[in-house]
Amino acid sequence: QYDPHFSNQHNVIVQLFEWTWKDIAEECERFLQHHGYGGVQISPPNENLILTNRPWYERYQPVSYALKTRSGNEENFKNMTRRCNNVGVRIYADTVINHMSASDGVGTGGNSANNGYYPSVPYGPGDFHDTCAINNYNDLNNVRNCQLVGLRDLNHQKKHVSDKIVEYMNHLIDLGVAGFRVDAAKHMWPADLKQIMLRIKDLNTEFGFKPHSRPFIYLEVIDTGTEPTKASDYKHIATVMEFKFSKKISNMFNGNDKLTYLSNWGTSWGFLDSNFAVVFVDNHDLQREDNHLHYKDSKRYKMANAFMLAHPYGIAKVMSSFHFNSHGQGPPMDSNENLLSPKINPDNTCGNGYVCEHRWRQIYNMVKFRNIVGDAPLTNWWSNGDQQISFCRGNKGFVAFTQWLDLKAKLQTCLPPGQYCDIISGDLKNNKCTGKTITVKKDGKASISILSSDEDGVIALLKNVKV
Ligand code: AAO
Repeated sequence: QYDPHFSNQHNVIVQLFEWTWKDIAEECERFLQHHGYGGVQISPPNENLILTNRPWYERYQPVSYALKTRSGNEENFKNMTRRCNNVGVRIYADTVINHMSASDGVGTGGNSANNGYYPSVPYGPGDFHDTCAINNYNDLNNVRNCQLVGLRDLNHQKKHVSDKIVEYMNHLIDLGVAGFRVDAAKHMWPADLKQIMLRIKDLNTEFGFKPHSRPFIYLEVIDTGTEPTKASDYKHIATVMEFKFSKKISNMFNGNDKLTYLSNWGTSWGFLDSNFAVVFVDNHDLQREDNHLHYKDSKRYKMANAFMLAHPYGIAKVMSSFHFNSHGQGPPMDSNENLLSPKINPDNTCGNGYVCEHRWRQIYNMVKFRNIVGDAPLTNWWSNGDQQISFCRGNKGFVAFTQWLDLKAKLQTCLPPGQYCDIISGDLKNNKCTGKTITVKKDGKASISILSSDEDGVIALLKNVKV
């Protein structure tokens, strides 16, 4: 449950937040496969409660496990997994199994939630914990046995509940997913969760997975070091989303810390061991929190992502958002409340309300960087003792960063001599570099210049991207 099953020369998960299955299938074929993305985290595929004005968060209020949402139905879902797997891109489903909806009403599949009854699962009042509210994160019983923001809290000790969840997840495996994000895993007892995860079947070999492949699982356990819930209490079950990483990297590239301190980035910062950690700069929750770095502060955001992707730590995930002005604002939709498709502009960026960070050159070229350097070690760490750093990944890649001030220095690149095209400021087109060209001398050194007025505060060179 620790292997994301990326195919060869593919890496990094992209969260295509609130996209339809049809649009994801197209994105796998027209973009993701060509840029080396390893997989897609999709929005929850099961039926959710319809809320007024259709905020994005209605998808975290399950009504049944029928695959009927605004993203599409079961047929669309299967079409997506087949098309994406065919081009080497995996699908990971966001699974909401801790709770059901908070209130009563009708779901996106026409099923009802009524006073603790969910007839189409079926669940009844006896399948839930008490109606107490989670109001004390220092009390594990409160965190795991009460309701998160009023959401009816499933009791996973009940065999019927765990049977239904296993059935739902197995159904998604039959349909070709490679794994799951488990929403609100922090609010489930590790022992209960483990029992459920152990019972889930192996991946479906019809979709190209090797026999006996276990689903990749990453648990949403928010542990930033201030509460009794520990991410490490869950790592024997599956990988865990490392929120300390997100907090620290956001703080760092927001300019509140010195880049030089990144020299021992990883477990020394209190993070989980690398192979247990799914890491990300932001996600759909964090980007809505005050002061957390996200697409709107694009220069800093791109630097944070570039650092994450250049550094060997963790299994990396990038966010792909829609534009928003208020917390609850729903995804781009038409007057009938159907989801809109992203429009693809000639320069590869998105329109129609989608941000598509994964289509920003500085981000997709760093996905390529991560693929090419593979497991080459981090070497030749350099810093000016303050806000400027550089390092190599074996003799395959080199990056340099500066925050606040101009960087002008002769740095060791570890690359063979030649003329390299910086993959942050441009691309190699017809043997010409559309961005900065950097000459590596015989001794592996290069004159690096990043001005504070430059569009980006990073330079990245790859061994095979030469003029
Ligand atoms: C909506 C309305 C509610 C209403 C409810 C029911 O907004 O007002 O009561 O419906 O009608 C999403 C939305 C919710 C939405 C919900 C259902 O975010 O606003 O509620 O759908 O529609 C906790 C959980 C974590 C959860 C997070 C949001 O531990 O699992 O809250 N994330 C997931 C999803 C999320 C989704 C759900 C779960 C529910 O990703 O999108 O909710 O399915 C501390 C705790 C964390 C806690 C946060 C927030 O974190 O440690 O465990 O997360 O607070 O309460 C610093 C600290 C850090 C702290 C953080 C707080 O960084 O270091 O520890 O600040 O920001």
